[in-house]
Amino acid sequence: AKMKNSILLLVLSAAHLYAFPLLKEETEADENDWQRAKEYLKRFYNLPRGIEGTRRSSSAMTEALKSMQSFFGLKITGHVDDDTIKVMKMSRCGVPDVAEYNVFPKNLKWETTNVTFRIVNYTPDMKSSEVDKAIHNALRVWSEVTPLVFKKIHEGIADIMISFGAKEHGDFNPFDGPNGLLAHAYPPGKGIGGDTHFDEDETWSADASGYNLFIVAAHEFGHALGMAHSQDPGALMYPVYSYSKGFPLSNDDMKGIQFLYVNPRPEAPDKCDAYLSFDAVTKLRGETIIFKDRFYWRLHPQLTNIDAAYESPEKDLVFIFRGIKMWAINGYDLVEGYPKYIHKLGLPKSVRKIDAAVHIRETGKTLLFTEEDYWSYDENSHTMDKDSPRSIEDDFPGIGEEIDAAFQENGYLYLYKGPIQFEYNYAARRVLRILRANNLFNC
Ligand SMILES: [Ca+2]
Ligand SMILES: [Ca+2]
Ligand SMILES: [Ca+2]
Ligand SMILES: [Zn+2]
Ligand SMILES: [Zn+2]
Repeated sequence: AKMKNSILLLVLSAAHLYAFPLLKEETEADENDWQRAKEYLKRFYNLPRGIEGTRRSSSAMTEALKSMQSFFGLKITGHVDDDTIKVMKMSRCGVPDVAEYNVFPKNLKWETTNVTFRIVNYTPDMKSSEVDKAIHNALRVWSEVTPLVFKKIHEGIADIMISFGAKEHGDFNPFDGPNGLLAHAYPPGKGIGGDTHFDEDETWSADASGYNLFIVAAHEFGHALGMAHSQDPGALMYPVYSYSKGFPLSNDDMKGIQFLYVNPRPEAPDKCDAYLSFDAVTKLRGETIIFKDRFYWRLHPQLTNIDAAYESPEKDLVFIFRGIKMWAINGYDLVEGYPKYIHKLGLPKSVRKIDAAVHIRETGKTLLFTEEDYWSYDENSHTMDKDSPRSIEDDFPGIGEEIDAAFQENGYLYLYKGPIQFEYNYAARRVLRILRANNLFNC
């Protein structure tokens, strides 16, 4: 019996030895997640600072968790679950997701269109010329779609003071070492208002090898202009960092910034309105013709509300599209035998409208844009190319999924989407410049 007892004892202590560390590890990981969640919610979701010590009992904590889960489209559990922790671990912007109403009133914006900026110091991670370029391009993202003009100054106090710093860097809003918080910016206003800080503990880059400075800066300047975070994962103002190429503004970003800086549009389009978008653009015997709603600049009076147009220089005709019909114009006269149905070109009956059309002189093809696709029509053989339709996004990287209007000049393609004009190198399939649509009018 004595021996039996000691064996039992041995087994017990072994069980104790093995079970204890396992259990301890589990509770510790849990506790870490809980602490992380608490800090995250304090920082980004206005969870009151006073929540300390006791776990899982606070209704303020549950409410803050729910609003965070709702913001990110997660399952609303009110618990610190795996999906929630996963999002909380992603690198992101340091600006809260819910507005700090007590600190900043709503809808802050710059009251002047001339805003100054100054790059106070540079990161050693990149060449200073690369930093200048990233900052310049990031500001241009916003100046292209607003009346704002950004002016660089080299000394003194600018509206937007741009700097790199680690940990506590002078505003009692410390960074956190590598990853986690990447940057933050203050909404428009005097003093620190508009100022934009980048965490120097990150590795910044001009490409995707580190955190891309252009992308983060463009996001932060959104805040510096008065934008809040967006719940749309495709928006530049989404709080979590992701790298992507092309023009960074989504419709959501555009709506936000134009709500702040763009006056309601007058009834008749003002051709020098910086937010003017076009329905169609074409050239006719060297003259540019632009269509917009009931209005057009230079065209036959019968043709209004058109969807798309292109010039065929070989035939000396302009083709105009409205709904499922097309017209041909010779000089200022309608060509007899028109309108015809667009399906005669080889488009399927499901296509009810053409968004944009452009004739490519070098290839003799006419590109017809319909929603997310485009079709290639051969003007010589009068047939639709066999591989049509193709995806706009795939073949024209950088311009998004759909366009309003297109035309070709001096070997460049000009593609219009909302108030934006993309100057496009068709051969290289690359966006060269992004301009305001009404640049055409030399406003
Ligand atoms: Ca400032
Ligand atoms: Ca950091
Ligand atoms: Ca660094
Ligand atoms: Zn942000
Ligand atoms: Zn700061």
